[in-house]
Amino acid sequence: MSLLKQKLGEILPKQVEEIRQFLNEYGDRIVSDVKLAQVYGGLRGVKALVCDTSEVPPDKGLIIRGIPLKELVDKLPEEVFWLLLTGEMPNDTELRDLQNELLARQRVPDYVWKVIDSMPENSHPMAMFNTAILVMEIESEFARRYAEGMPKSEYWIPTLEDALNIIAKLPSIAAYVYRKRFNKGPRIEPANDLDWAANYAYMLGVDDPNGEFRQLMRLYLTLHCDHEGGNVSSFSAATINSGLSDLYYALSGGLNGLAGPLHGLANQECLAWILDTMDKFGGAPTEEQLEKYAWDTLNSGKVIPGYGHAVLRITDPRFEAFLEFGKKYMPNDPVFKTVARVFNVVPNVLSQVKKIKDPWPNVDAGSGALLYHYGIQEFSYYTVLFAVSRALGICAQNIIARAYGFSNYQTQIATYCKI
Ligand code: HAX
Repeated sequence: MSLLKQKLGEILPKQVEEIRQFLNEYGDRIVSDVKLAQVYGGLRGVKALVCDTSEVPPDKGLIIRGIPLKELVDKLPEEVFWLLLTGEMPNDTELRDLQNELLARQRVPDYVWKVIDSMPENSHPMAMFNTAILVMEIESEFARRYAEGMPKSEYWIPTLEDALNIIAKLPSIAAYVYRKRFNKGPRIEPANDLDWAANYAYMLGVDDPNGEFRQLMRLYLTLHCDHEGGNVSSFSAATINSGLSDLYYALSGGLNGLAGPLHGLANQECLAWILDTMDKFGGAPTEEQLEKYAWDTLNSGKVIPGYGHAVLRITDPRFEAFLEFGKKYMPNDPVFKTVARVFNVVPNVLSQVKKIKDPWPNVDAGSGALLYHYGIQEFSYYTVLFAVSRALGICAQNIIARAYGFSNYQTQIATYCKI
């Protein structure tokens, strides 16, 4: 039995009992008043969901199981996956055990390659990636055990199995989508001695003589892993999961939500905006030029991608972590310099637009420039990288939801009808 399964077997039943007692005692407490504007405004600010893996206070940014993100930037994504699920960092033995579990499960069924190969060659990489996850649904342990009639108390166990099976395969699938979609040559088989993110970097086939790109991938896959439960991708996945659809359905569905330009696709739009400014001004623009370009964008009715957030009211700590990486490894790269300069200019511009509540950069404002520097220059691929990482949080949230018995409850949100 994997150490992760053993650990969860110890802690989840206790948590379920605690919740039962908590609800017995406080179940009648009011947690949120809802205004009509919130009903029409995407339920912004309405407390109506439980998420124990992470929280996003507007004035602090992402906190994973009580640990602020900036204290986690040196951790491996698989360590953070353990943290998301258990609330503790793994020790060395536990980490190695989890890594071995992932290596043992990384072989992708051959039919997945055939499905990807048969899609139109100009398909969006996110459509290819999400289709590959969905097509593996036939492998679901949860679906198999459910059909056999397993008791509810065990639902989380095959969901954990599904999660480990999926997470193990995502780097291979995502790397193949990149190589196939952008004619980068044949598929690269996974290595058996690399950590999860380094293996992904290796299979992308990026030239990485100093190991810097691997380092970026570890950071990238840690920073995007979770952002509480109310964002489009996590909430969509939770809703699908709550109908007892298995994790292949839930994750693929959630990641379809990530593919929207106001969510994960913003990273592709953001770099395009940066490169447009450089095209227009023949190199890294000055702050004055950037200010004018920002106003032109707003006046033409478009958003400035990478800026603003539905919850945050500060510079996103994930953006800060990317900025630090860029300052360390590529301070003179013209694209990175432009990103840093935009950060000096755009918050001031957006602050002058009354309706905009958050003028600060979000996670998507800087990540593309770093990828671009190492040769991943096909922007439409960027959301796939985000998706590989976000799968960790979505899987963790849905395993916990199974244990807590959240089944069906999200499908019963009351609706308001004006007529
Ligand atoms: N540029 C221009 N206008 C902006 C803006 C920006 N960067 N950010 C907000 N606004 C506008 C909104 O479009 C909205 O205008 P309308 O009332 O005319 O519709 C108004 O300001 C109020 O918006 P808000 O309340 O401040 O923000 P929302 O919660 O409505 O939206 C968004 C949050 C992230 C969608 C928004 O800030 C935006 O569109 N930003 C640019 C796209 C982006 O970077 N998305 C990625 C977000 C992070 C993420 O989820 N990544 O996956």
